[in-house]
Amino acid sequence: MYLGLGLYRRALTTDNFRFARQAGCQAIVAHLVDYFPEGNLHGTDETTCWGIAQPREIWTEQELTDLRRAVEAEDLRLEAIENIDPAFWHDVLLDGPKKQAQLEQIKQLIQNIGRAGIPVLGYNFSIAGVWGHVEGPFARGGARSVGFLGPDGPPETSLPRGHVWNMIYDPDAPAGDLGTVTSDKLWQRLEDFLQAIVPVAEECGVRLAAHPDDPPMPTIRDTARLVYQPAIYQRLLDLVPSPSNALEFCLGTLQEMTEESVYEAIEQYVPQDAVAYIHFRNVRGKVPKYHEVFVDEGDLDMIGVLELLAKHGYEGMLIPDHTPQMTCPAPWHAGMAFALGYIRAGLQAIGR
Ligand SMILES: [Mn+2]
Repeated sequence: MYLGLGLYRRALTTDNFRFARQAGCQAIVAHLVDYFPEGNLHGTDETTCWGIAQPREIWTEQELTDLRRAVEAEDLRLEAIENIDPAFWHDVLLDGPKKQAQLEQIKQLIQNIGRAGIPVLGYNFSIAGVWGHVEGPFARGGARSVGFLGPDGPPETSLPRGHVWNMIYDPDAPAGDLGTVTSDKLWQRLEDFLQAIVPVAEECGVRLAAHPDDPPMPTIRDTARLVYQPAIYQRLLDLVPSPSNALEFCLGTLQEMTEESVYEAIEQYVPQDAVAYIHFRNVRGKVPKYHEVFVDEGDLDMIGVLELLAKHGYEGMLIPDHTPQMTCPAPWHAGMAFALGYIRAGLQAIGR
């Protein structure tokens, strides 16, 4: 097992690559969608989202290669691109008129990623996205983080037209709401996506890695969610079995779920070699009410998780996910350094 660091688009700098290397990372996960200009996951409600997905061309082989080289110049590997820009695939998620054209675009994107020498594309097949978090001093010492409060959180208004996955892909969309998206419809869309894309990913040596639904509620804003219990990941894998149909295994989100434990999920999915990489974060509580906390103060025994991963032969990457903001001049960096140091110590303690 080895450490990586996820960096948002505007944080993909030489200084941050060095920061990662200094903290013991061997790899970088790059977010190329331009959200969080202020640097961190934040709350979302009926009026606040992650911003506008500007119409643009898919990421080119050249820009992806340039990024890989910049990462490698700091003695790191570029292990994954995380998340697909809603501008590229909103009608794949929504079953809209541009769906076929956008599926072709995504095939091209996978080819670009493969040719650029990047082995993984993480994605989140979700209509409402990571929605309904509130911000507050929820972690130790009043460190600011996010939580989900269910009925005590923001009112679950319907999704306006022109919005998907917490971003606005069409600021000029006609007024009105998207309406209900049923589970059957959503699974059919996922199946269409996987059947079109997985064979291309296989050819290009790229693994698609699915993030579970965060918050893992059965529906959010009247739209169904795919993976809101650990066992449902199996349904996703079984749709199109392939080494390229894999998981972005988010421990925090899995811990927020109400049925099987994270430990059972590790025992189920790691031996299938279905885990492309791991989001290593902790949480207190489960849906419909939970708070994100420091890696060492949540409900999940993170050292036990490392031991179980080792027992089942997991050799892949661990990255901190969102972390609470520490009170200092560099709140994000301090939070990440704390999480990375913790994981590094955990790995050393279990002899990895
Ligand atoms: Mn995650």
